[in-house]
Amino acid sequence: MPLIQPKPKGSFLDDELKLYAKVKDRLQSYVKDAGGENKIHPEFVAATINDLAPPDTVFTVDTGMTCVWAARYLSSTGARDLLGSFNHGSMANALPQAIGAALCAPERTVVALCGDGGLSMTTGDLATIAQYKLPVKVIVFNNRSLGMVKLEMEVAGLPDWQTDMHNPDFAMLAQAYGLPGITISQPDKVKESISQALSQPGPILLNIMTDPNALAMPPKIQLAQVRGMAASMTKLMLNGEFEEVWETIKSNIRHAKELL
Ligand SMILES: Cc1ncc(C[n+]2csc(CCOP(=O)(O)OP(=O)(O)O)c2C)c(N)n1
Ligand SMILES: [Mg+2]
Repeated sequence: MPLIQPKPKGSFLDDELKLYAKVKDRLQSYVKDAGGENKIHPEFVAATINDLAPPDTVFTVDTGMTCVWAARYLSSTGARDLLGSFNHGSMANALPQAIGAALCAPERTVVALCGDGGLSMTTGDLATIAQYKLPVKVIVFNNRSLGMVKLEMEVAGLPDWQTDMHNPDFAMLAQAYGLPGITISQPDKVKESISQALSQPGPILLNIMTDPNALAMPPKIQLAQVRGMAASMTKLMLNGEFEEVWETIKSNIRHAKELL
């Protein structure tokens, strides 16, 4: 530090702050559209959790799209913590990390943001949560798919392959393990359910039915990614999968302004 010369000019910082304000503003436009039945927009869910969770919440995020939604919509307060498998990128980390966090910090709210793929790999941990009465709030972004891998295939120009998930009813599964479990299919129930889950003591699982075709726009869109997506959709159409292509277009038309 003593070797660093102070730089009084703030132009670089000012430019970056202006850019960040623009990015934040653009991200908010995805929150306003909450989605539809069984196609709840994940951005809206993450932003709602951010608004309602206490300022010292410990969040854990699964590897997959929940990691993206957390990065974009959870604000840091200085007193919150965010745990993920960021360097390793191994799936199914959110639930075990939440168990650890709940044991280490029993006075803090612990919210696990799980993917349906991630949760499927660690359902046994629900028994641990029930057995030790850990007040973990488990939020499942249930898009019925391995969403991040599906997206990676699409931008690489491949029709998505073997990424659909045939899930059990996670709310009933939680109940079978002895935790309250609720399925949320309608966007207008999201706020109320998250608020109740956070205010009641003890663990709970919210199975939120999110949009399987939600894409995440990268901060800088490369032409190769756009070409890849077009190739993927064309291949799907040649395979007769018109409905999937149409659903993808309908779900993502809101991103169009970023391409123009
Ligand atoms: C153990 C392991 N297997 C596979 C992968 C590759 N992978 C990364 S994200 C992902 C999909 C995650 O699906 P889900 O938990 O449902 O989250 P989503 O992306 O749909 O939100 C997969 C298969 C990985 N990172 N780790
Ligand atoms: Mg998923």
